[in-house]
Amino acid sequence: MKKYMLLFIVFIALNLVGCVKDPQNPNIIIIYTDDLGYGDVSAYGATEISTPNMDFLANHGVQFSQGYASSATCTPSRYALLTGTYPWKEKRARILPGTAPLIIDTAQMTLPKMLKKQGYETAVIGKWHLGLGTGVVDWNTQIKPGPNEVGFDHAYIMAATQDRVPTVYIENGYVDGLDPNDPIEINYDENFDDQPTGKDNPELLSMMWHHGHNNTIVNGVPRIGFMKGGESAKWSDIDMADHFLTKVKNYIKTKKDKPFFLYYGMQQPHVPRTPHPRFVGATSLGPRGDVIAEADWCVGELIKTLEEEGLLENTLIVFSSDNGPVLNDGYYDDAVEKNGNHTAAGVLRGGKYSLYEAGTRVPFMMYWKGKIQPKKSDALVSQLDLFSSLARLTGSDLRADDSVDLLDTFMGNSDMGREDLILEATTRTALRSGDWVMIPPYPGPSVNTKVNIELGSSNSYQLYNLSQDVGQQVNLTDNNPEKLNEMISRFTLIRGEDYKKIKKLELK
Ligand code: NG6
Ligand code: CA
Repeated sequence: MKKYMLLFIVFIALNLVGCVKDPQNPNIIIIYTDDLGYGDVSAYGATEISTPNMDFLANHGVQFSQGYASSATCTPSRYALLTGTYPWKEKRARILPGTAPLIIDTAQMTLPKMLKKQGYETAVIGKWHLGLGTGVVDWNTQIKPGPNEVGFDHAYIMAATQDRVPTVYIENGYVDGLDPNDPIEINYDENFDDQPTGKDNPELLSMMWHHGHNNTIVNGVPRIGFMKGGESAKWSDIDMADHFLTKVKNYIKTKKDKPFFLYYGMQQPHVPRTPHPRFVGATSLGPRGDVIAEADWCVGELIKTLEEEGLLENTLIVFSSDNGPVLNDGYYDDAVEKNGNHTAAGVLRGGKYSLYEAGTRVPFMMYWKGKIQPKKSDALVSQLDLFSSLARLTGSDLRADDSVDLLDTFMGNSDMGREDLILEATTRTALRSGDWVMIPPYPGPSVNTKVNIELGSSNSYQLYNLSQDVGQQVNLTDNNPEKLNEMISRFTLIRGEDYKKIKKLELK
């Protein structure tokens, strides 16, 4: 009897420290916003804008103050999210044109593939931006490989970004609504004969370009890249949020027999910011604020749908952003003029494209009704860690090399975070270790004057202690040479020497 008692006590104890857990198979939804900053959410301190639905997730789930995207731009962060692999290990993981080939190897393990093995149905709805096809894409036949070949049973996507052609939706490899008599042609180098462009035809524009973004005009908005044909398939920018949300709702409503994994890639608040008319003026910040309000409403609709379907208790929701904020990212849209006292980066330095904190430290929360207790966590976590953590949750033995199993932390049962994290911004990398950040010297300008963001590049090393200086104002290299050397050694050990090879910055 005593023996059984002892076994029972050991079992309970192991359970308490989180070592023994029955695998669980809740539905999993990752809501991934595009360019939403650390300070853009009211739960993270925004006062000039209100995000009640994002706040609901933050206040009723685990809200991370030190949650990181893997890069300060979109493609590398998405690559890392779906593979659990650092983006600097894949040279192609940088901002892609709309014609780029798929950068995830179809033989590679991915988050959706891992979850499929655990019995999940998987879907991506929204922004993709990880490339499609293997070379030259013919947009008029089946486009593959793409999301379906890297683990998604269902895919309803925009290929790249809202500011890049092709400006059409693609469903499981086929352009939605394409008229075969009006085929699509895409070229990122040359215009098609006689087509108006943002550069030559400003009179046709409803939104003026500031830098880049002056090629083919769609819906009065000049884009990156040239596109011809596909008239009936072109998206309506102001309806994009509703369009993706409808797809999301329909997907949730029809998936009942198996658990599902849904990767919901919202387009907001990336440029061009095109709020639906019912959100115009929703904030005092102009279109950038208004599309954040629109995105927040979409989050609310998603929660409501889960509730109506009786799925909320059985769905884990992860909310985050692919990189930090930018105000002027290439269009005149009043983002700067109407910003007022809003600080999209919150207390952090830098923004999108930056190696400083605001480039990669983003809103990050996990919500699971009844299973996760409300908590504010200061643990250092990365989106990279979702792969291994969700693997353990669902009973998979698979782990990804760069992905730390932080399930207990994500569930709010532990305060333990990562020890180290390599930060990335436009191919430059830096080290976060404990509370310290070390940025090696990089050539090139310290500020991108077009977007007006400090990039973190400097001729000399930078060392910051975030526990005392979250805004990275005081460079401690001279005061603390031992720490600097320790950080350089650690960085070189994880990262290797090839970070030095970066000659030309990607400052597009
Ligand atoms: C840049 C674009 C920027 C944005 C970014 C990608 C120019 C001048 N700038 O090259 O507007 O599209 O790429 O953003 O073209 S991301 O969030 O998808 O990484
Ligand atoms: Ca982005």
